[in-house]
Amino acid sequence: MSEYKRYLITSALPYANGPVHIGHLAGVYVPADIYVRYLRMCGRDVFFVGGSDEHGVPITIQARKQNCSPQDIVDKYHNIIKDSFAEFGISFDVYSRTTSKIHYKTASEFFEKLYKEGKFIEKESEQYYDEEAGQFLADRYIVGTCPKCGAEGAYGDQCEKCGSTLSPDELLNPHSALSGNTPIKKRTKHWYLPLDQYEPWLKEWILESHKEWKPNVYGQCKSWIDGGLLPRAVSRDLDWGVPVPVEGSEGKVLYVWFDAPIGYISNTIEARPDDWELFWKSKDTKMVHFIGKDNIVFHCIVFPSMLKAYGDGYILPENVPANEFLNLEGDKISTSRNWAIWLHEYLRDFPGQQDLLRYALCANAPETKDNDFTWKDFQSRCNSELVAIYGNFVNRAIVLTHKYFGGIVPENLKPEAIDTETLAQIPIIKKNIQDYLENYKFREALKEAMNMARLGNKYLTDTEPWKVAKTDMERTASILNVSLKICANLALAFAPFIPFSTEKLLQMLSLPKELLLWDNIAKEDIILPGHKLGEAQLLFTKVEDEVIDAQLQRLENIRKENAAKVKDEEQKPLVLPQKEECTFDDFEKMDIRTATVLEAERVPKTDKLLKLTIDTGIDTRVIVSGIAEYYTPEQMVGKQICILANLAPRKIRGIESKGMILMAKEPDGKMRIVTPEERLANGANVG
Ligand code: B3M
Ligand code: ZN
Repeated sequence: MSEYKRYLITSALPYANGPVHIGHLAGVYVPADIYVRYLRMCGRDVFFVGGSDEHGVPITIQARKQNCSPQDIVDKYHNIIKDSFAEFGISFDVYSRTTSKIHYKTASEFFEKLYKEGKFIEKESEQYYDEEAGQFLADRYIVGTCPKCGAEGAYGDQCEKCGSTLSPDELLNPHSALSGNTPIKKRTKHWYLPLDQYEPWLKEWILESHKEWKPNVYGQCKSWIDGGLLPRAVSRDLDWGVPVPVEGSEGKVLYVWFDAPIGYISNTIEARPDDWELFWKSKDTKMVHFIGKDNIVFHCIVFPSMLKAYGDGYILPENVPANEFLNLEGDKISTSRNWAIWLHEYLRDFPGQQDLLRYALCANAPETKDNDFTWKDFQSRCNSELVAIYGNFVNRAIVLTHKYFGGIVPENLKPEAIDTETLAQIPIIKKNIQDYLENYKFREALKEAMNMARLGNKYLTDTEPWKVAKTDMERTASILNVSLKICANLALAFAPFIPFSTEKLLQMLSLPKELLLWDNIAKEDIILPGHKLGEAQLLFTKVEDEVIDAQLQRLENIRKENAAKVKDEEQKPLVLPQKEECTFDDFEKMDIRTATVLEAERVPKTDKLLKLTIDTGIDTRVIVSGIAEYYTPEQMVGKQICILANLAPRKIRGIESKGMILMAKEPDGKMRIVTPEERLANGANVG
């Protein structure tokens, strides 16, 4: 790793359409933060970029739902997300937003340069359009059946059920998310990045030169590239986003996946206006993108192709350690079903307990496959690992030092072999942690740190200073000297993972923050005899059953609410979407009037047809109607009905039918005649 002078670490910009949940944290922000904290401890020059993704259909749809403007939505969630990240200790060097001025400028200029250099294809095509809403239906504005897995409600850009990336044309039975209408096709012009032209280069760059990428990442890239890349539209017909900076492109904005990754650049410029290029354009900078698996194609194929097209010295990611998904209590996390543990709510319910969640999420991170978060697992990780191993060891060492030596680190007066053997493990564990971290294996790295605490616990159990103290104070001094060394090393080894506890432990040990350097782990003089410790406190407190039960109860309530909602949906009769607009004149053309059925009989050899003889007020005529499934001839005789009188006559089964009876029909088929509330004269005009 040392060939790099600098590190540019990005973490996916969360959509500001809702708060952040544990899935985001475990997949992206906790690992990114651990990596960054580790690099900083190694004395590296690191810049850690975060920010909110404030464009795209997820935002405008949320605004519609909440009946406010997209700006209101992003303002609200940007602040919630930003504050909760800060409180959780995600140590961004910048956390900005893609609605910032500097981002509009950066993204427009990026597009403009590629446009002027002819790097895009300009193409007109037919796209889905909702006539009622007067809007093109890109991305999530169009929903339908997934062609890959058959799930209903797949979006125009992605099926959430099976994770496939889709285009609107692939959806079966497409309809508008705005009105429910079946859309029409309408011509529109867009700009496309011809990914097919980058295919040979991508093959070489990823498939040949980055075989070390995680199998899930490499595999996805390979299947995309092998499947053949197509030009990808980088603009959309929407009114929320960065306007396309080309004359005559009113009503068009940059596609959110074009502007969002440029947000990494804009945010760097915002924070480091003078030397941002050092991070983005030097060969000795290592760029790493932390993302979730649904973002792989954009970060490994699209954004690198954009940077390649732009040229001008932009570097490419050295690695993209994408994670899989985290489920919650056996079910997929879902914002719309409120099936999540929201970070801001966790912080409210567990004040000052950031590290418990940081630990549990890292220990259970979905690094190689989807994983499940359960509150019971959270509790047992906290109680039987953090409290029982790490906390217990530290507590015993510090309390005993206060008890026997007045809180002063004792001299190593009577060393024994077990001391050196134990301390010899520390550099080995240190090396393991760093090897794992440098290979993005955060779970394994954390396990190693916990092994250091296990080592301490075992050492105390084996040496039993509380017994030795009865007879041999010199040996007791040595044991506690060694134990406190392990404590100080633990504070450093755990620092990237659970920084709040490290801070607390340093306080108990009365050691300065400046000690927090990776190099100091396993150093002989990490804590010296004669040093006065601070007060002993519990490093972690036990998570009680009641606390877990309350969280489980909350989820249970949500499960019930969701089940009730599904039931409601099922019971609600389907309603057809509104028809195309008609004019008053169209309506006026129709002669609708009251009439009375004089005679009724079945049309022979049919199940559905009745032949009705009716008095229309102007004449007596015959209408053949398909209502035999709902009414018997006897039921119809004498009924007053409404008819469309001036419908062109048609022959049905050899009988001339002059007009049509007005019926109300539910989509599942149930029909009833429409009848005036009170009997009127025949021929009364309806309108
Ligand atoms: N906002 C997608 C997501 O949250 C997206 C990431 C952008 S990173 C440039 O899944
Ligand atoms: Zn699907």
